[in-house]
Amino acid sequence: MITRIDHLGIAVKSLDETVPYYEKALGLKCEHREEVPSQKVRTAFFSAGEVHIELLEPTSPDSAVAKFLEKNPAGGVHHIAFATTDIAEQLKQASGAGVKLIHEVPIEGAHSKMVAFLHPKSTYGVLTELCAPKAH
Ligand code: CMX
Repeated sequence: MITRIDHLGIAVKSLDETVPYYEKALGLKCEHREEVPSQKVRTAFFSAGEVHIELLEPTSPDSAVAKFLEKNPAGGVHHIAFATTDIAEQLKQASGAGVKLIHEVPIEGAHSKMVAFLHPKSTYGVLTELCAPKAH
């Protein structure tokens, strides 16, 4: 079951350039920075109430975020992430509804979470992430 919007992923060319905008112009606090090698990104997280903002800077030209920036040089909203109580069940539901899965099984994402993405071509243009805390 989807419980809330966990975060919005925003593609940026440079964290160092963009973080000050969120801090100084919006007054948000950068709470966490992390490199996610599997996704070839460096991330910076902010809280806006219950929802987080995840800035994504590519670490390689073949990263998904680098490709997005090639098409959208100014950057912008890259994905929306929903928190779910059960990713596997959520993937089954989406797949059953005809959605193309990018990940058939969850992978490890930032912030000690398990994540899986749905393809934007079958979600009306919105790259959609499902996420849940890693089971310990
Ligand atoms: N939102 C909406 N549409 C998108 C998109 C996005 N973020 N990224 C690509 N697309 C669109 C493209 O514009 C393209 O549309 P057209 O065919 O109309 O031009 C289509 O999807 C296919 O794009 P593509 O360039 O052929 O494919 P890519 O190689 O860029 O791959 C995608 C696209 C979604 C499969 C890939 O980005 C992916 O696997 N994403 C999931 C993983 C990810 O995004 N990781 C980074 C974040 C990690 C994190 O949060 O930690």
